[in-house]
Amino acid sequence: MPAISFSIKSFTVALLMLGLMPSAHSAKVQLQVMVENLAPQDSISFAPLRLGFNNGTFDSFNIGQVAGAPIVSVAEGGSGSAWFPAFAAADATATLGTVFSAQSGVLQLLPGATGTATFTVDTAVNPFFTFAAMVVPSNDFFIGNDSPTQYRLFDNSGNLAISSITEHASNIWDAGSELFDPAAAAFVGNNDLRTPQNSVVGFNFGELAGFNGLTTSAGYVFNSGLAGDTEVYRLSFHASPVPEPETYAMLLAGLCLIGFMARRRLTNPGFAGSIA
Ligand SMILES: [Ca+2]
Ligand SMILES: [Ca+2]
Repeated sequence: MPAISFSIKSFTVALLMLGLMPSAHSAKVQLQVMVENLAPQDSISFAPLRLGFNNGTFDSFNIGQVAGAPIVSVAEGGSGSAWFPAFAAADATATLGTVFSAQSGVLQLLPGATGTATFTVDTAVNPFFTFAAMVVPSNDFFIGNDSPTQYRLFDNSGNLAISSITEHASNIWDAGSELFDPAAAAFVGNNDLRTPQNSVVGFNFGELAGFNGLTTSAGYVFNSGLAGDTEVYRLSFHASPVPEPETYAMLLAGLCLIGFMARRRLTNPGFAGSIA
């Protein structure tokens, strides 16, 4: 009975297609975020990337204004311990997370290194993307977006609207919270020490050359090598659909049917319902 054979194959193909196609009802996607340190060899590294998929209401910092404690914790220590709670307080439904370097045992994203993490994002509730990561060596330098609505990752149909974000050296911020001092800088000095700067957030990458010749805790001798247009960091996004529960149920039903037909074939050699 070749007709039965054909219909089972068709059913399997249909189920696979259902599993691979985005549902019209779901606004959720699996979003893979990849980070890359594009800086020259022996130049800057980055602390783990702190991020949030959000509704556009959490404003991390403002150029020309005093940095708040949440962004200072990122800029001076690379930590999300104050930034994440502030984010959640401003936007309770945001999806927050961290992207670490793929190099095991290495906290910093070293020049040439990458890291990836995957998040489930509701594109209707959280179409915007905000990020922050400390630049090392530094006392209080970081990358991140000033405007909370600068990066609208998803359009109204839930489609990915931005495939990558590339940061140049000219995009690096000085939080204005800690004075330049190699002896008190993360990655080359004692990060627990600090002298208040009492200034405001502004662009600054030139000061990084002040660390040239110092040995980092990763073992390389630092050499900034940066010009304003040097690419230093890239975030790349790849979205894939999240199958809905009813799709899983149909897939399971299909697998059970295939298993049943296979058993019928084994116990009854005359039965023609083969899937081969
Ligand atoms: Ca702002
Ligand atoms: Ca500073």
